Amino acid sequence: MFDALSDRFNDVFRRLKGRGRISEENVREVMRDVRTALLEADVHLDVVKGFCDSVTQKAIGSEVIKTLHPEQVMVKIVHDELIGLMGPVDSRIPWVAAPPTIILMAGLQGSGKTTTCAKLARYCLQRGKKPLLVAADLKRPAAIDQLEVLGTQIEVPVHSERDHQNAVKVCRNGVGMARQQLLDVVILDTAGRLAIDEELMTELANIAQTVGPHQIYLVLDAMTGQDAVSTAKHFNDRLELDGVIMTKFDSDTRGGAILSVKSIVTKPIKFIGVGEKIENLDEFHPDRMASRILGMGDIVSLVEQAQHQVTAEEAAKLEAKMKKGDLSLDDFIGQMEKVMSGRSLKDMLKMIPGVGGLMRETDMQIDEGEVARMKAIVCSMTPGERANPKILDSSRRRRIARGSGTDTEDVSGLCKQFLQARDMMKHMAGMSMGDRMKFGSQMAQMSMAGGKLPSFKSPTRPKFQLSKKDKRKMRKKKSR
Ligand SMILES: Nc1nc2c(ncn2[C@@H]2O[C@H](COP(=O)(O)OP(=O)(O)O)[C@@H](O)[C@H]2O)c(=O)[nH]1
Ligand SMILES: [Mg+2]
Repeated sequence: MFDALSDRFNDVFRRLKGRGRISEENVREVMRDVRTALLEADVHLDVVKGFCDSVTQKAIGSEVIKTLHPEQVMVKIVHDELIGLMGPVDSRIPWVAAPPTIILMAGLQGSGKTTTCAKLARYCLQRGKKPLLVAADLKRPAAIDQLEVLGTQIEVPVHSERDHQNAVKVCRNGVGMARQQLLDVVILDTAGRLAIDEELMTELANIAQTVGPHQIYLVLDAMTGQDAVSTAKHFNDRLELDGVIMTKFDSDTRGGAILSVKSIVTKPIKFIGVGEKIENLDEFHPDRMASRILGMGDIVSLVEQAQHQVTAEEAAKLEAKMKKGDLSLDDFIGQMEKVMSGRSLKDMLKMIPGVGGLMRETDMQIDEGEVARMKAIVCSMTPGERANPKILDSSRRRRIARGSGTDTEDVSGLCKQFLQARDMMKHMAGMSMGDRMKFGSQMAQMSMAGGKLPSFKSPTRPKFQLSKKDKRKMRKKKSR
């Protein structure tokens, strides 16, 4: 998402770079390109117009034409304006004082409602709340099964009634059950349609009237672009929406919907769905999104995501292992899988500042099968080998390669990479968080540039290695 838009913005800013002072005419010229870029990204026409007028005004009225670094000021103005377009938003769910907090989920069929209900239930669980899922989509029998499967997966109870077609009744009973069992949150998964229709709207309005939800979220499929925006408008006319959840953000769509929806329906985007897996739900932060759109990376989300997947206890254990340098291959692969949790390697790398642009410039190809291959290799190893890959001789390597369907070079490559990473982590374990992030980002950029993991060198205290010749000289000097 946003690849094309980021590229265009980068082009535009690059043209301003190193120009010294620029004129009002230059600003207008650049803004024509920004306008085209936004339209191409499928942003709503009215939104584009408002956005460009505002940026132009600020750019001309303010420092851009006076400063010696016009591109920097321009980036700042566009960045702030993008934040304004998508925000402000309080991504937290306002829990009510007397539980349960009732959340009604609405949206067209296939927008990702049922999946998002389960993701949201997991989100509640992680925040110490006891949720209940209610299967109020009675149009398709499979919808109840789907929610029940998801509920089992995350160990959240699901209320369903299979003997009738009255969605209002199911919701009412669900809320009653949550009250009785002292649960904190009720999430109502309602039926969708392929398109907006009267019957659907009436059903939703009836549910809303009967159970009085505290929050009504509209689930929108980001892939439907401008249609998502008009869908939002229709729903917003009939229901008191409190927020929007945009799904399939991991897809290759142009991203215009997320830039349009807030200004058109004036309701905040609360969450974004970033994959099919249950953990793929992110709180929506306009500032981080703006940085991502401008290709400035999103390291904060990346770190947060990593933190959420790893418990404090696990982290402490790992930290101790890292410090001692006895991390095993099992730990290595386990962490990698956890942190990635269903996201592609490419998406993860793009969140590191500067890497997105670099990947596009150098046309980096990321081998998505790499992690799976690494896992297969590790699975073919004995516990002893996993703990200490240094013991792998050529016959062991051949056995592992055969077992995992790879080449002996793959096995050697993985071990080499792992040992390097282990050294690197040992070093990083002694750093502050800020230094670690800086170091991690540097490493990632270097490895991108070279297409491989850089060999480890201390970034703070470089070790000098004396050549043999120098050593000889030193010895001579001493003996004299
Ligand atoms: N890639 C991706 N797929 C999603 C996301 N959210 C939902 N889906 C998929 O979209 C399809 C429809 O989802 P579902 O929850 O059944 O939609 P519903 O008809 O609105 O309840 C399913 O295949 C989901 O796995 C997301 O954030 N990313
Ligand atoms: Mg559904």
